[in-house]
Amino acid sequence: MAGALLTELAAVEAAAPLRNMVTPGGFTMSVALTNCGALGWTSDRRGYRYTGIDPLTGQAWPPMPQALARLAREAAQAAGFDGFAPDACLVNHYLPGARLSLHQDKDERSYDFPIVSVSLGMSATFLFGGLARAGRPLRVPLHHGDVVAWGGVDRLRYHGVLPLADAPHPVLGSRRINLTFRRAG
Ligand code: MD3
Ligand code: FE
Repeated sequence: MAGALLTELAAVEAAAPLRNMVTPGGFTMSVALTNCGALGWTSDRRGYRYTGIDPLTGQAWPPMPQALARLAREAAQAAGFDGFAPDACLVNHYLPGARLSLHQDKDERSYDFPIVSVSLGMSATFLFGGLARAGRPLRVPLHHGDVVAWGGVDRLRYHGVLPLADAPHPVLGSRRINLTFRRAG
């Protein structure tokens, strides 16, 4: 399973290279990112947005492999979210020390669809907060192979990832890959 997924990802990353995006505030993200699907998430000094064209290559984002789209749809269905047809898949790459500070995912057109995440490689501590940034978030470990559908009343919760500890994974080594499937447009 993970083997086929990694082969598909290698093709995506060959067409749309991983890059460390700059936030509107001028910080370079420690997580390296690319996308597949009709839409891809990007950040620069002008803001966050979904685009059909990869600003790095000037080409459309590579298509979402069908097996990935199907995995996301079936995971959503199993969690009670029918009819999830993702048009964007963000690919996040974490090296030891990389982190994602608390944020909400609000750049999608509708919040009625869930976000499905797939974790690969090293384990991470996921932070699951409330609807406001304040308060102590719950810490949830995410391991290789974990597939989670986040939706409904939890869709706009603040969330993040603690700095990644270096505990090499037997197959992927010292990295973590997280895929998030979204309905962006
Ligand atoms: C809960 N990625 O790409 S995935 C992101 O592990 C992002 O790379 C994290 O947050 C990662 O935006 C977490 C799980 C996830 C994604 C979206 C959510 C959890 C969520 C939206 C609402 C609540
Ligand atoms: Fe997020």
